[in-house]
Amino acid sequence: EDTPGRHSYAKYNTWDKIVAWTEKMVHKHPEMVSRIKIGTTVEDNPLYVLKIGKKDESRKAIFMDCGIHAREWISPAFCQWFVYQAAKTYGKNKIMTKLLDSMNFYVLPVFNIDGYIWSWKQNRLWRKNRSKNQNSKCIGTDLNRNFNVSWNSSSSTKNPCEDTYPGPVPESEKETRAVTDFIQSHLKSIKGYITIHSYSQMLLFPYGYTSKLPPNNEELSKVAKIGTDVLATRYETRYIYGPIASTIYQTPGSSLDWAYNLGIKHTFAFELRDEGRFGFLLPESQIKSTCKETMLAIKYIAKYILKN
Ligand code: ING
Ligand code: ZN
Repeated sequence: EDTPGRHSYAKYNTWDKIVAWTEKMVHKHPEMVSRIKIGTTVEDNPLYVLKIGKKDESRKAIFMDCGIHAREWISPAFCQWFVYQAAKTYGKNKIMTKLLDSMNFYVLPVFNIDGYIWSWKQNRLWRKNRSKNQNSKCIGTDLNRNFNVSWNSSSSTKNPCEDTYPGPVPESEKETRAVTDFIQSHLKSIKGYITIHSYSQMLLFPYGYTSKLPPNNEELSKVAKIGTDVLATRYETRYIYGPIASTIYQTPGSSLDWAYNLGIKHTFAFELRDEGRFGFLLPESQIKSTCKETMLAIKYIAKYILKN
């Protein structure tokens, strides 16, 4: 069934390999990593969150998701790298030790599992999930338009055949509800929300649904500036940063704005490499370097959240 070869951080891994990898992480680091099933997808695949950190549930936490869009394969690759590096360097790397001594990370390595599997087997450039739509032959909802924030705005398409179809109603999708339920039930501890996309090399923050600026725009902008500077120190990869609406385009219904409006004041979206040469088809030869530079920015943001 599965493609040959072992799981590798320098390769894109199938969903089957990622599931086996989650088990391995828990097995290797039982005191540091645990696996929580937060729901199932339309096609009944298990939505796993890996919790990294000590048992204490009351500590500050950051929720990070990867792979909300199926074709952005570098994104799940980064979440795998993050978990691996966090568990491996605890007790060795000063910053990581300090972070994990004081806070927890909840990492959802693949948000849109059904779409990810489809992108491996049938259509490499698939974006949406795989739910059926009434009165249409077209499949799928864009999970990053399905959140309950400015959902009914005119800028969203009502055509299920489009790549950014937001679904029939907000939170119509099982994947969306699993994530919103989990975040809401851990809201006391979750102080940061990070969502990983590709491509464009951008570090983005709210809002997407309006060109108004968020109350702590200056703070978010400062953290994003330093974050992109830190990222560039490794390979000189240049990122731009700014609010979604003015930096890319206006987007209702995104997870980022939803998390922000829920009260999580530090929310960021990454658009990883590249700038368009390979786009979604980023070669495997760039996985490790992309992960290493991104890790620097994430650690900086986490450190900031811990202090503030
Ligand atoms: N870009 C994102 C999209 O959903 C985004 C940009 C991120 C918008 C976060 C809103 C919030 O359109 C890609 N490449 O998916
Ligand atoms: Zn995306």
